[in-house]
Amino acid sequence: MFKCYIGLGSNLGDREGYLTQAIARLDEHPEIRVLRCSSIYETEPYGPVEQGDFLNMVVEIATALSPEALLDALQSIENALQRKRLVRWGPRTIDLDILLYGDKMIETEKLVVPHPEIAKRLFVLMPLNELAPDLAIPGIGQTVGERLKKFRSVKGVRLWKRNCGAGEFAPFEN
Ligand code: GSY
Repeated sequence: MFKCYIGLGSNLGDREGYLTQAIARLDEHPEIRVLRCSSIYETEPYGPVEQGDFLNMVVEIATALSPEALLDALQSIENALQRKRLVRWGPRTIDLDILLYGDKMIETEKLVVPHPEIAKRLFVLMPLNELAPDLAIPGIGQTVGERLKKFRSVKGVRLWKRNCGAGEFAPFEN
């Protein structure tokens, strides 16, 4: 079994609904167990395309799937949730990324792990820090918490619903 971290994002339609459905489908997979979920953050879009704000979160899973098989499973869930790849960097109902797969470093044509954006994007680091602040990011030489402290501000990323445990999320009043 490997412990892995999956980044989830949605900025089209019922954003929270897509996150919730994706988590349910992950947990329904016979070889994936969802162990813990971060809170949900509302985040300004990163990249060149003008689009609506995202909801982002991270889940911790345990899986016996190989990295490639896990990627296939994530892509099947994206497809089942009407993910279309119309515009690069564009809006999407759901995005599922393997952020970390145990302590492995993987580089194939289809997959790079740790996810290349992990150390650069607050919309990944903030939810990941809730679950694993002391986890060393392979190849980076820093823990998630240390990496997060390098950011001067957390502009563009706000807590949207706090995870209250047992699958309950409470709206967060800013
Ligand atoms: O990288 C995943 C998709 N994506 C996101 C995202 O999930 N959150 C934010 N804030 N911006 C993004 N731009 C892209 S592309």
